[in-house]
Amino acid sequence: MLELYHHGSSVCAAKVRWAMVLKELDFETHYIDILKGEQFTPEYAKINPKSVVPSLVHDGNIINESTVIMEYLDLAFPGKNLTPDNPLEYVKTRYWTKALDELLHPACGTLTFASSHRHIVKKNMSEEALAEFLASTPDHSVTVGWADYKKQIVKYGFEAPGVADKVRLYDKYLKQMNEDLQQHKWLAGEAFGLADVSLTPYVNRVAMLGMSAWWEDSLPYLADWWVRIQAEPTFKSAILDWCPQDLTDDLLTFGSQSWPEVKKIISA
Ligand SMILES: N[C@@H](CCC(=O)N[C@@H](CS)C(=O)NCC(=O)O)C(=O)O
Repeated sequence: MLELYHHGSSVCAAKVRWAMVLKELDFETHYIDILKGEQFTPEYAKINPKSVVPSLVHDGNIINESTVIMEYLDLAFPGKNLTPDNPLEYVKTRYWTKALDELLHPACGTLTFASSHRHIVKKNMSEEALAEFLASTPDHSVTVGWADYKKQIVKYGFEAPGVADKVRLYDKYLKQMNEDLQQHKWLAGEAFGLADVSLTPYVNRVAMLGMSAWWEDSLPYLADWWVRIQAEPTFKSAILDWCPQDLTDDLLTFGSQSWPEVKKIISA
């Protein structure tokens, strides 16, 4: 039996969910609302010591870390193979998933909290509940030092130290995607695969924040890839439909209000 612990606005969970759907796997879901602090319960910490989603449980075996989970799924289950057989395409896939784990994902957490989630948690929580939510974050969570950094972003938004650098890093990777997609149809070569599945939620995040202008006129190969990704038959059901409507609305409202700030940073 396969069980996935996940959340509607989690990029890491979205890529795993899409991989599971593409591989036509049956799985049970456990929805952990990370904007309400449900990731911090002692029960969930036994499954995921960093108190983050996603976690996969396969016949009682716990598998954590979204990139590792996707590699596991491809090894453990037949069906559509997402990992390229060609060694050079495999290497390109690994470059992308490594960059994502090490750099793009922390940049995404920062962009998301600075533009949208800080407003959502302030809107939905009392001051005491917000203080408890922030105090519950383990130090090694989304990144090392995330507990303190999250506090700073919630307090100061784009003015928090290092936020502008993370936005510029996001910009760098969107441009890198555009360059790679100029060379071949999909991110690691001519076939759709793990690199495309992995990067999709990070482009979708920007779109859901109402910031698609980031690439619309300036990154044509990325724009074309994004149109093709959205046309994939399972994209909507695996990714968009899991985000509750109120959260989708909040991401768009707060994200759109933050776009001028982001634009100023990436245009400087
Ligand atoms: N390295 C982890 C990172 C997981 C992660 O950062 N998850 C985020 C959502 S995308 C989370 O659960 N955040 C909870 C929080 O900020 O407290 C993975 O790839 O699975």
